[in-house]
Formats: sequence, structure tokens, C-alpha cells
Amino acid sequence: MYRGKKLAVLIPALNEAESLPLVLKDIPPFVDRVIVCDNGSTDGTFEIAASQAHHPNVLAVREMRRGYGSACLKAMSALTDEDLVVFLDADGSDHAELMGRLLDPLLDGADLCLSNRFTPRLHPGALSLPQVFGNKLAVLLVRLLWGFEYRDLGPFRAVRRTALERLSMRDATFGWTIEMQVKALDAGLRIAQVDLPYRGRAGGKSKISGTFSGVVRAGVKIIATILAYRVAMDLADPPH
Ligand SMILES: Nc1nc2c(ncn2[C@@H]2O[C@H](COP(=O)(O)OP(=O)(O)OP(=O)(O)O)[C@@H](O)[C@H]2O)c(=O)[nH]1
Ligand SMILES: [Mg+2]
Repeated sequence: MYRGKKLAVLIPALNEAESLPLVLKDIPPFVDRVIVCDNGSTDGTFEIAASQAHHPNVLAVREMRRGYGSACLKAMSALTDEDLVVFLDADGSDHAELMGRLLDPLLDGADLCLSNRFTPRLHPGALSLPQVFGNKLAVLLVRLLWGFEYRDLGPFRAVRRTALERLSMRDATFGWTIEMQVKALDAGLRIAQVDLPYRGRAGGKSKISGTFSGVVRAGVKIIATILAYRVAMDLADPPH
């Protein structure tokens, strides 16, 4: 329980056997349940989560369809009576032990609280140049199309369960984070952003930023998602 609220942490994980134990170890004891969703890992990620060796409250689930969003959706389907939900990557880039800083704004009235990685404490090389460019372009597009100034698309984020359910999340891949952000604007959610330190992955291989094709695919998907939702929202509620 965190300040009287029940809390689950959802972790999408694909071949993160090296990093996952470190991430689980850093999850604060106030977390009621950790749901790790593995998508077809071949390195024992599922078994590490299921062993509960690194955190006592872990539930390991499997999703056969690849993709970050698919894993998040599957993990969401395993929620029970939690009030608050945190999304956390399995690669150790985020500081799981600082989770309280994402949760406090929710308890003070926000519906969604995002981590901002672009702080003076960003480790050199923690985000590649194409990642920095892609994030900046995405937040600029959102600012131009919605008038709201996001600072980042940080995957480490906390959301009220009721708000998350209102968003009807669907994206199966890298569009997940921006889908949540633009739908949050459309739904009128109260949004908070907090600066949090970020570092390079603790071990294992990158699924996105480490390869040129991964970066291009993720970038195209994010931009396409922004444009598609802007058009869909205008069609549903035409500007006057
Ligand atoms: N891309 C991808 N990531 C997945 C999938 N399933 C789970 N993930 C997890 O999504 C998180 C983000 O992937 P990363 O490889 O860290 O992507 P990134 O942060 O752009 O790249 P790094 O710079 O290496 O951290 C990690 O926890 C992955 O294990 C999947 O099917 N595809
Ligand atoms: Mg990462």
C-alpha cells in the first residue's frame, strides 16, 4: 500500500534475464504486486520472475504476441483490486526505488504522472541521439496539435487505475507510451510530470534504440500514432 492505496507495478520484459533481477530488487516494499509480462523470451526471463527470488510479490505472465504494448495489455489483464498502476521497463534504466516520486502527484490529485528523463542528471549516452531527437519531435508535434507541453515519453509512469481503464489502450508495440499521452489529453486527465534520473540499461540487449531499424520503426510508429489520433479525435469532435 502506498499512502493507503493499493498498487501494482507492470513490467514488460523481453529477454531481460540480466537486468530484471536488479529491477525487481529495487522495487520498494510498499508495492502490493509486481506483474512481469514476458513475450517469448528465450533467456529464462519468465522463470526468473516466476521464482520470486528477487521480490516476493511477483506474478509472471506470458504473452505470445510480440510487442511492448501487447505485454503491457496482458499485464493489465492480470490486475485485480489495485487503485494505482506503475509501468516500468525491465532493463534497469529507471530508478525503481524512486517510484514514490511518481505516486505522490497521483495522491495529490493527478490522474497520470510521467517521468521526465531530460534532466541535468541524464547519464551521458543513456539516450541515443536518435532517441533524443525522436522524443523531442514527438513532444513538439503534440504541442502543436494539442497545445500541451509534454517533456518526454518516459515509459516509467504512474496512473490511477480508473483513468487507465478510461483510456482503452490498444497499441501493441512502440506506440503505447504516446497513445496513453494523447488519449490522456483527449480524456481531460490531470497530468503531472516529474524529473527522474535515467541511466543506460543494466545489462542485456536493447530491443529498440540499439539498432537502426528499431529506432526507425519506433520513430515512425510514434509519429504515425500522434497523427492518427489527432485525425480520429477531430473526426469524432470536429473543431469549430
Ligand atoms: N521492443 C520490445 N520490447 C519489449 C517487448 N516485450 C517487452 N519489452 C520490454 O520493453 C522495454 C523497453 O525496451 P528497451 O529494449 O529497453 O528499449 P529502449 O529503452 O528504447 O532501449 P535501450 O536503450 O536499450 O534501453 C524493456 O523492458 C523490454 O524488455 C517486445 O516485444 N518488444
Ligand atoms: Mg530501455
